[in-house]
Amino acid sequence: MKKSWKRLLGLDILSDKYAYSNDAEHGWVATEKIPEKWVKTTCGYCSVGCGMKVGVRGDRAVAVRGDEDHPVNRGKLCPKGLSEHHTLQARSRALRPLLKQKNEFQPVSWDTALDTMVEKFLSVQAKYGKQALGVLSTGQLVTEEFYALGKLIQLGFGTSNYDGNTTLCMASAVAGYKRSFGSDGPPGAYDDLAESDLVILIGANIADNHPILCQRLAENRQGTVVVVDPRVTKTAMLADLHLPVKPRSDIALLNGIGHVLIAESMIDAAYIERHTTGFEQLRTHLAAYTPSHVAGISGLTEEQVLDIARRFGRARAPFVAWTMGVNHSTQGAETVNAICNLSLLTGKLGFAGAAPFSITGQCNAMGSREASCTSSLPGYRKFESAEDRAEIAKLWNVDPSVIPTKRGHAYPDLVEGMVKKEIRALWIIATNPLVSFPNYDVLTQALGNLEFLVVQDGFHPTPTTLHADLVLPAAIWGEKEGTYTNSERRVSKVNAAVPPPGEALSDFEIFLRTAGQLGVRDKLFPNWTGPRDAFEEWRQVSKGRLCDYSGLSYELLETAGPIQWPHPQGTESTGTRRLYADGRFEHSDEKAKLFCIEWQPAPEQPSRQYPFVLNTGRTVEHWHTRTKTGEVEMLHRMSPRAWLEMNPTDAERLGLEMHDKVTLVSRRGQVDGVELRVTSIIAPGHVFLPFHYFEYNSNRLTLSAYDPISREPNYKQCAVRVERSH
Ligand SMILES: Nc1nc2c(c(=O)[nH]1)N[C@H]1C(S)=C(S)[C@@H](COP(=O)(O)OP(=O)(O)OC[C@H]3O[C@@H](n4cnc5c(=O)[nH]c(N)nc54)[C@H](O)[C@@H]3O)O[C@H]1N2
Ligand SMILES: Nc1nc2c(c(=O)[nH]1)N[C@H]1C(S)=C(S)[C@@H](COP(=O)(O)OP(=O)(O)OC[C@H]3O[C@@H](n4cnc5c(=O)[nH]c(N)nc54)[C@H](O)[C@@H]3O)O[C@H]1N2
Ligand code: SF4
Ligand SMILES: [Mo]
Repeated sequence: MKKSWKRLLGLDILSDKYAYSNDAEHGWVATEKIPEKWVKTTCGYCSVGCGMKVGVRGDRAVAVRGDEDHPVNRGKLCPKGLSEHHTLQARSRALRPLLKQKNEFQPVSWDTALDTMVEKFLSVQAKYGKQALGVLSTGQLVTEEFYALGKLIQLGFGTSNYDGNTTLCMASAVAGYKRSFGSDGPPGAYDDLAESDLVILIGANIADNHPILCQRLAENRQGTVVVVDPRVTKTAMLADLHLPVKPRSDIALLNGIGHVLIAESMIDAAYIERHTTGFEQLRTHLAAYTPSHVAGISGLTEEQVLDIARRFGRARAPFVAWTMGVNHSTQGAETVNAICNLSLLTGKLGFAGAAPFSITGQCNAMGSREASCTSSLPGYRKFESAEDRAEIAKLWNVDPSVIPTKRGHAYPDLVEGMVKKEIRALWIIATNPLVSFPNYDVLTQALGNLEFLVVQDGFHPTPTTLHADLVLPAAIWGEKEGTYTNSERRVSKVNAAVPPPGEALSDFEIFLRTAGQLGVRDKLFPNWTGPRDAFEEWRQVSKGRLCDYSGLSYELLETAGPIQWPHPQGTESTGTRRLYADGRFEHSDEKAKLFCIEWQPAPEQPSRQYPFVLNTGRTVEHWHTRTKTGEVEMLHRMSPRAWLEMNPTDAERLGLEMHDKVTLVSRRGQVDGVELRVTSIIAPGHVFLPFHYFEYNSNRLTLSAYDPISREPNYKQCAVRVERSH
């Protein structure tokens, strides 16, 4: 049968590899695309954390499908997940270590590469002090790698100038949770999307960026969905109610809701008394945020402010979720506090449907928050706490004096440190700052000051690897083992489906070998051979902490499926769905804190010369800096280049039309030749540019303005002008 149709199409002369076959399971497909086995793993893009199976034939990944048994996605995947296997065979994978000599990259052995790296780092540290070495990592490694890297940096290299791209992303949520509740850790669960009777999404465009959460939201049959976003996103189009706030007016709106809740006695006095501090000050503070005052700031009507406040007050279980529209702000952490205030004033958190919930970004930003040594010590321990330092020192069998008493520089301060030549060598792991860091010119000046730059990436060339003195080729998703934690604290197993290409090594192996080169492998990683060893140690280190992994094991995760922490040893259950169910928080008095937050305007206002507010963000087809999705034909073709959204009234005034090429200019730089999209999904006076494209780099325009608390950049507003390109 197979032969006859092949002959019919003249395919019988082709080798078997290219022949088509009719396989009962797959239908008509190229033989080379029929998997011989399926390997279970977790998606390596976003923090939704979908379970998937990778189809493998020989040593190639040839297909991906959703894992029907996975509690998050139940068999479904978005377009990025479905095509993720194509990233493994991309032409631009980094294949061997490359050392720049006389401005040319030369291939070198791993021994030479790591020898050179350690030698350069140590000599910089000898000359300028230990802190002169900086490290920038990511939210895209496995937790085991974050844990190992933290030890290597803090104990091995002895520098605390270590941070990650998570500061460009989650830092405001982390800092906000720590201030309100005493610890990081999102309290809710995805089930809440279906169980809540009022879902409010603030600055979160889940239709593009967390598509499978839309599926979970679709299970909500009676609740109301409200989107708060200056732009009419796809998510706003799906919602029951869209509140098109003026940029950066969220705090005013949230305070206005608080004001009405108090004025109309829709608060829970008993909960406030038992479980919070700071109510009297907050009551006084919110008195000024009347609906009319808030309407003036937010651009909403008084009725809209009253309506959303009353909906919140009447809701049995309000679920307030947010992403970068909140975090990417000079008041990011404070906006998070203003959100938490509302849940606390009404006592509506810790039960089915009710939570203030930060939706994370990267596949394992949560793992980095839990286990690395960037903004906290592992297990959400605080650098500032002598007790926490003593505890981690004991677990690591080191003297407590070697544990720093405060965190090192956060990402923007590391860059500032390079500008000032305090940081002289940098190790970048799995992030691409030339595209993603704000104010490109400052960054390139900073990198230019370094004596040695190492970039460890799965791909080369990238805009960042091109700046490196040494490129270390890394294995990526699909080629390594470990665990990821998703936005709802669910720990999922990640497995290697295929070996890495060329000489690429897993980040884990690179860290172990570096420790070897540094002479600290036996001390830091005794008898470790693989990620399982790190996981076993991490279980002990997280024991008794909020993110308790002690009851988890690779075997349990493989057999029972992914599990939400905390999961202490001896637990029979399938994880903890919600935190703070008992109203006991992580501050020393076990109470949550209410914060008085004052609204402030965005750091850069439009002017005559720069009349537009530039908003930057994402689209469903692409992942960040496109090292991965730019290599997937299907995704690339759907969205091959950047575009600028502009309201029809503005376009008409400027004499511009759909598809015209325009130039954007800010006080920092300019971007040329962007295709104009004239559309009323964007308000007059605003423009929107996706940040994915280095060729049209939005971060040549954005500004160096950071949240003083979280250090997160204000990516979502800066002032620009738009003119026709010449
Ligand atoms: N397809 C895809 N998915 C992704 C990613 C990706 O690159 N591509 N990245 C992942 C990562 S790391 C992250 S962090 C998430 C990000 O996920 P999102 O936060 O959903 O993504 P963004 O597009 O950056 O911004 C969200 C929204 O904030 C709105 N916004 C801008 N200013 C304001 C404001 O002042 N107030 C309010 N309320 N809203 C405002 C924007 O209009 C935008 O719609 O996505 C994750 N998922
Ligand atoms: N203007 C503007 N700028 C923004 C944002 C915005 O909304 N607007 N969003 C910000 C946010 S929220 C984020 S999270 C950042 C993201 O910014 P980046 O972190 O710079 O973006 P990615 O493209 O995810 O970069 C990850 C890099 O790691 C590599 N990589 C992938 N997997 C692995 C691996 O397993 N090991 C190693 N060693 N390398 C690997 C990839 O090839 C890629 O080069 O961008 C920020 N920048
Ligand atoms: S929603 Fe996120 S985790 Fe799920 S398949 Fe898409 S990118 Fe992967
Ligand atoms: Mo992010």
